[in-house]
Amino acid sequence: MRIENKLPEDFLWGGAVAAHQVEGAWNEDGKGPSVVDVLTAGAHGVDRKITEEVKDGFYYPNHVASDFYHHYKEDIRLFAEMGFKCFRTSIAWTRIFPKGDEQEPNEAGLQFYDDLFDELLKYGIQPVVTLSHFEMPFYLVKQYGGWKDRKLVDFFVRYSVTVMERYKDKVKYWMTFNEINNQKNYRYPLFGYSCSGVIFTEEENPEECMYQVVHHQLVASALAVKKGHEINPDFQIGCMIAFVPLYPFSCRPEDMMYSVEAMHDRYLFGDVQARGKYPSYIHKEWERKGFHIHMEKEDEKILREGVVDYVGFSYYMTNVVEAGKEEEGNGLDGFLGSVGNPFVPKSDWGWQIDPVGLRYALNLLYERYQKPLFIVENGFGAIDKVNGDGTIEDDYRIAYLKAHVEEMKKAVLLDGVDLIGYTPWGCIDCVSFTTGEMKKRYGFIYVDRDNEGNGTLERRRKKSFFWYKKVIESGGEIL
Ligand code: P53
Repeated sequence: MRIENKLPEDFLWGGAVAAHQVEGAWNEDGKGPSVVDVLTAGAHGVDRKITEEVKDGFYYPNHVASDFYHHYKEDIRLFAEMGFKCFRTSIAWTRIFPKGDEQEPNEAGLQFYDDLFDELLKYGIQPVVTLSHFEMPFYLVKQYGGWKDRKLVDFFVRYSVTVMERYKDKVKYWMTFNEINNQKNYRYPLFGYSCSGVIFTEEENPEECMYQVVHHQLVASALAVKKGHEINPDFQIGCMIAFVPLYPFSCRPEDMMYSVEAMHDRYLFGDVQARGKYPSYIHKEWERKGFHIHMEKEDEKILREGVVDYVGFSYYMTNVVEAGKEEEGNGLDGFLGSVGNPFVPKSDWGWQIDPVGLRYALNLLYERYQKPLFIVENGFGAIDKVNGDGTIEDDYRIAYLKAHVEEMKKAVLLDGVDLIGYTPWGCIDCVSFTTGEMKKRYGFIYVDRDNEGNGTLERRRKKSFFWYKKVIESGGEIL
């Protein structure tokens, strides 16, 4: 018997970005400022600053980013050349509702995404759309305190319904909140700020506040799923979680048990979105800590009715936890409370490279949720060098992706995991989220722009571009 070595015909090979990390044009055609528009550039080990407004004397890398807003036709032509079946991006909420609380949307913003999706569909590329990818309106932070205010639920639902109605015949795959679980690490200001517009460390009880904020978001997510299905019953609407599996440091029973407890941090919000209710362990934790999360009477029903159709997740690395070392790690290179893994190498930014961990992740999530999965981010942030003849030989990136695709294939072909697709992160170079750098590149396509904003914005195919084209062409057989 021949053993199948290809992924199914309808497997969605593609690439992923987020509006704020590629588009630029931060204040064009009526767009309002988002939370990232007041984020400065940092570096590995240097935090991005959150300035109170757009101030003179600071450099804001997302204002221009890769200028996808003006280059999207050229970029989509390159995606089509690679054979993309899908392309994941987000809608910038602030192009549609510049302040966030308006009654009427901004037509110029809606038109931009109409044009973008039409351009994709022209080549048979399916748009996969995140509704909120770290780019909520800055006005909602100033005026309402971000997601602390339950009114944000209504604003988000109004925005979601507006775009789901508008694009109901163009977009089938949606996701609500990108990496909703990042903010579980309430100690690191960037996470709460980018997910919800709240800096938890400035709150009286940071952890309790985080749960309240996320509760509002979970209700909003469930309502968007429910209303989306009413708009078009064919919609597939997913959650999106940052999935960093935590291995026990040793086979010491205490390490094993601590890894199970620590994994709750990874699972919690996905559990609510995929199963429609809060899991048992969180009720016990709230009781122990004396937390009171305010919920409306109808919330239970909303969460139950707004269960997602699939589980989208990002996978970059695994981490290791050891009982008794709960305060190690910084939470940016991974989990707060994580120790190094002597068996795996690290990227220049300290992210541990572990392809086998992807097969492990796929098995964990499939066994837990029994829902289709979608790897909506994976990739290798690295510094690329342009040779004298203009070529870019990113063999390190090819090696990373090849090893991950191999493990992904095992999960599908050997373990029987139901996987919708694979969209490597930053398929065209973009601004790094955690550091704001341009030099932390992920793309198959190089963008001529540096950390200080110099460069022609010219696009170039890297060696990995030609590699990925073959992978797609062969259904993953040739790696
Ligand atoms: P950059 C942590 C762990 C895994 C994924 O990150 C993460 C994070 C940080 O939140 O974020 C995702 O650009 C995120 C993207 C981001 C990408 O990882 O810092 O969804 O917006 O660009 C890569 O290298």
